[in-house]
Amino acid sequence: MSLTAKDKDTVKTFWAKISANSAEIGTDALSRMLVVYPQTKTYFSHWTDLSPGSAPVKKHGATVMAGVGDAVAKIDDLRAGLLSLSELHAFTLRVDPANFKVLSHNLLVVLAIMFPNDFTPEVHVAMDKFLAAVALALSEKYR
Ligand code: HNI
Repeated sequence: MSLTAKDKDTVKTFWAKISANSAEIGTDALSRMLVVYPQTKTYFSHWTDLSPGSAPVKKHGATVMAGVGDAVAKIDDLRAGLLSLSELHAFTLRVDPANFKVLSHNLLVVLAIMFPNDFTPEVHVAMDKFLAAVALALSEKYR
């Protein structure tokens, strides 16, 4: 299920179209994840407000999407490129890697809503494969 050259090209082209909105995408995806999958709230219990669009959700939405943008730039070697982020999530944050899939799902939902014309089935499958590859790279350090 590795990314083909065509998938990578599709991801990069789509990212170029959407990256100006990445903070909003991240905020909406994170907001949605915390509402629809409330078990994910446990990781953010130190925040003052976990409601949709709150200040910490906005801030972290932008942070996560900066990470996704970084992954787009490192798409040819995600394992090496995301190693320190993987160490952070595995050893320091101790995020259950099952949650990477949950966030990816929410990101895809938001992308479909915000970019109904650009989010073709071809873009959908390329982004799904890319986010799965990011999740795998982030899980690299767990064992
Ligand atoms: Ni994640 C911090 C990127 C998935 C919980 N996360 C970060 C940071 C980046 C990041 C970047 C900031 C790092 C730093 O401070 O150096 N996270 C990503 C990416 C994904 C992801 C690219 C997947 C696409 N993180 C998740 C998931 C969870 C998660 C699925 C839990 C449900 N991340 C966290 C937590 C922090 C975090 C918790 C620390 C936030 C804080 O404010 O303390």
